[in-house]
Order: sequence, then C-alpha cells, then structure tokens
Amino acid sequence: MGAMDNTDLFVCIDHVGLAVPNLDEAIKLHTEVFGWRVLHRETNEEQGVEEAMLGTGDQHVENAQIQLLAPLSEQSTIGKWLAKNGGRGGIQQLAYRVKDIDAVCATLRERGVTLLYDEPKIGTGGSRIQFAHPKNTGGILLELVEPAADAAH
Ligand code: CMX
Repeated sequence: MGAMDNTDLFVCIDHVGLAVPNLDEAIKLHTEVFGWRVLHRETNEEQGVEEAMLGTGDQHVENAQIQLLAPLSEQSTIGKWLAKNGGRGGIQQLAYRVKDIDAVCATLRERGVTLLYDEPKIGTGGSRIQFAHPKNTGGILLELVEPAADAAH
C-alpha cells in the first residue's frame, strides 16, 4: 500500500454526546446562552434516552453536532452515568460518522476492538449505531454512526 493511500475509517466527528439531568433546562442553556439551534428531538426507548441534536450555521455535510442525552430512568445508561458522575452532567461519548458501519465494525474487530452489540442498533433519526467500550479506546465511550439514507447529512 502506498503512503498516500486513503485508510480513513471515519468521515468526521458526528457529534459529542452530553449527559444532562434535564433536557429542557439543557436545551435552554445551549440555545439561549451558547446559541446552538435544536435540529431534532426524539425519545429512544431502547437506549433509555430523551435526546436533542443541536447544530449551528448551515449544517454542511461534515459539521459536527451536539447531542443532549437525558435519562428516561435511573437504571438507564445515562441515569447510571449521571449517578456515578455527581449528577451534574458532562461529556458521555464521542461519536464518529461512518459511511458503512458494517465494514467499519468488521475492520475494528479485526484490529482487536471489542464492540458492544453483535449488530448495530437504531440511533438518532433512524441512524445505525454501534459502540466501543471505553476500556478499548483509552477511556472514551466511542460511538459509530451511519446516518439514515434520508438524513440531512
Ligand atoms: N465514558 C468513559 N468511561 C466510561 C463511560 C463513559 N461514558 N461509562 C462507563 N465508563 C467506565 C467507568 O468509569 C468504569 O471504569 P472503571 O472500571 O475504571 O471504574 C467502567 O467504564 C465501567 O463503568 P460502569 O459504570 O460499570 O458502566 P457499564 O459497564 O455499566 O456501562 C457501557 C458502560 C459502555 C457498557 C454503557 O455506557 C453502554 O452500554 N453504552 C452504550 C449505550 C449508550 O451509551 N447509550 C446512551 C446513549 C444513546 C445514544 O447515543 O443514542
């Protein structure tokens, strides 16, 4: 393989996920103080979250977003994360966008990365998502996101 061959696995940072105790209060802070715009809001029962995606500018193809994640219950992933981190909220995950999540997962598994799910699950806006455990990634919960075919990005 030549030195210039493209070995990229990831398209860009898709989003940074912030765990928040209260979604409406977090949206108020991030829109009224920080000037983000709410692009999308949904509840994902399987992931145990009520969430909002925030964006800026023209949301060009490779713009990253901020994901606000509020727990649906204390036993949910975000509920447990908040309890362990003083209840105040903070950065819970970093998400990379991919074009073909099955191919990227296969490559990462070949390279010894343990992924959480046997098969990708459904994430924001019908995207397909997978996670690598923080123990595999230097302490960061890493999410892979293949946007839905009809998504804006
Ligand atoms: N970032 C970094 N480290 C984390 C972490 C996070 N978000 N969550 C847990 N850890 C670390 C803990 O600090 C702990 O480390 P030590 O053993 O050194 O103390 C270790 O991982 C285990 O912690 P835990 O509290 O027992 O956490 P669990 O193993 O129960 O859960 C994980 C960790 C990755 C399996 C769980 O967070 C998970 O399933 N994540 C994927 C799903 C998810 O995050 N859903 C919500 C978002 C939905 C969405 O993005 O759409």
